[in-house]
Amino acid sequence: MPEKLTATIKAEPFPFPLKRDAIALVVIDMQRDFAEPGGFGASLGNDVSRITKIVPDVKKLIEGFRSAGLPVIHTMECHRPDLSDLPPAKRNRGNPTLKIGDEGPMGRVLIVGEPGTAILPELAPVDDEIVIEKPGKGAFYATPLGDILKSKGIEQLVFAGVTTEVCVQTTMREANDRGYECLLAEEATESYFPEFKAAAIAMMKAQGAIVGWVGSVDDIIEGIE
Ligand code: TIU
Repeated sequence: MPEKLTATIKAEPFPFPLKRDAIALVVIDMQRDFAEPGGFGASLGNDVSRITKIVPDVKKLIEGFRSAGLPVIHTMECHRPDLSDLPPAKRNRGNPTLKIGDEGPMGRVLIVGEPGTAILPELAPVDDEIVIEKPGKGAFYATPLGDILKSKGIEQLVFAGVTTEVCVQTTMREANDRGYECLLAEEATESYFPEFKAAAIAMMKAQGAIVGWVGSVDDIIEGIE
């Protein structure tokens, strides 16, 4: 096995041991449905303006990976138009004014191909960047993500996106259990609830990075350059 350790990235709870040729960025669910009024996040009663505020930091991180020539993978929480991948337990959860699959101001909520399901235009995938359509909160469940990462020789993942304690944390835990070393970009993730973001970060990095590391966008970009 060639030695892949090339540098460390400043991170908590201790420096992240970068493998420069085996790292990818995963941007979770930066979709209009979570960030714009009239979408799914707003229908759950949330203040979506918190999400749009991180767009410049997510963009900076994506551009850092692009200019370093490293993979950028985007995910989208979405379902088939016939709802065959939407269990009633998910559709009926909570008390949203708009349920997944209902017709809303941005088309059918979280249905593939609808305007509201799209990734925010500022953060849209370019060229051949991979887009994972996921029916769950985690990006590994019922998707080809694991096989894609394996085929590319990826061993480490940097995470950005929303929401920190739901889809980001679920995916990071899935990745951690599959053997990936995970680093969360702190300013490039957000929750509708600031206390949940803080708690999610605290529990991820506790116990010697039991789920993963947490670092700043600038330190991560400096590390991969
Ligand atoms: N992407 C994601 O986190 N989906 C959610 O439903 N998050 C909430 O916080 N509701």
